[in-house]
Amino acid sequence: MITFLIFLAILLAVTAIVQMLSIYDLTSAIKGRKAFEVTERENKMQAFLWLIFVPSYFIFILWQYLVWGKYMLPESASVHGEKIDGLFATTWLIIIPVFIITHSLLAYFCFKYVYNKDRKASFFAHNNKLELAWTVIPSLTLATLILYGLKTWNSVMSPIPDEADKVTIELFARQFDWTARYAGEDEKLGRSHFRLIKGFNALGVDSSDANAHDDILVKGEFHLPVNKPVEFVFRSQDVIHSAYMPHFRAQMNCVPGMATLFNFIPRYTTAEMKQKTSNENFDYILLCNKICGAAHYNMQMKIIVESEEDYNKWLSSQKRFLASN
Ligand SMILES: [Cu+2]
Repeated sequence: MITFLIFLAILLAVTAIVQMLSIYDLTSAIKGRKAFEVTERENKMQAFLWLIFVPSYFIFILWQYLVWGKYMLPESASVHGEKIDGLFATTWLIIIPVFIITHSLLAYFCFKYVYNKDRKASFFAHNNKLELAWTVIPSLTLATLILYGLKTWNSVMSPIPDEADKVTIELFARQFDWTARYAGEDEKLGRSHFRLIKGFNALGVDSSDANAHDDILVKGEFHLPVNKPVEFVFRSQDVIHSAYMPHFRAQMNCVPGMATLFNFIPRYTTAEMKQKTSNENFDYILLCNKICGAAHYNMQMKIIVESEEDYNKWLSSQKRFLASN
């Protein structure tokens, strides 16, 4: 019923607008003026407004940046993040000047070439030089950016060799929390299967697999050693979630039924980052970056980066998987 009433209200509003426009037509006819005929004065006014609108738009963008800029991410806390930031900076460096130049020209031409009945536009059907310029320049720019992006992607996504000294952590997502599973001393995560997910075994870890015995499950917050490669394995129990660690410039989907990977090297401890950002309350964070349900906003976990010594101390104080059963 409500939908019908809303539909009726919209229909009436549209009818009212159409009727009002026909009144405008009638009054124009009475005044001896064609409806929708644009006067010279109106034209000049529009041309002048371009000169006001475009600079105001630029000032608005600048103001937005000055007001909200403080919420931008601080310097990347991971080694590969430098490359991602470089890619972003290069893209902005091209986009911003092009945006300012094209929009300034748009306003200027609208103003300068406002309709004038005594002036005739010059007409040419074809110009090879112009066509070549506006095809080749954007193609070269885009090709360069895409190649640069692919090169960055490949360098970021290259896996850590098995024999390397690394930490392996599984991040398990479900509506609406995270669990981190550390591989333990053997540096191998125990097998897991969704059929084993029940009650105490929320991650479906296979206890018959010897690699699982020393696995460590943590909730609430997880720790990382500084300057050491960390290999992340992502899984999800229910829907697609997205593990987002903004300060490390890392994001990866967590897809039910499969494992996804990402790795990075943290380069600043939490304490160092507190100093860098001059913010005593600074903390690294893992967020879900896919709208995955009603309590999605609450799906987060604190990350603590510390010296390897402190990290080992913390890890040894955590319960082993078998002990927690
Ligand atoms: Cu989620």
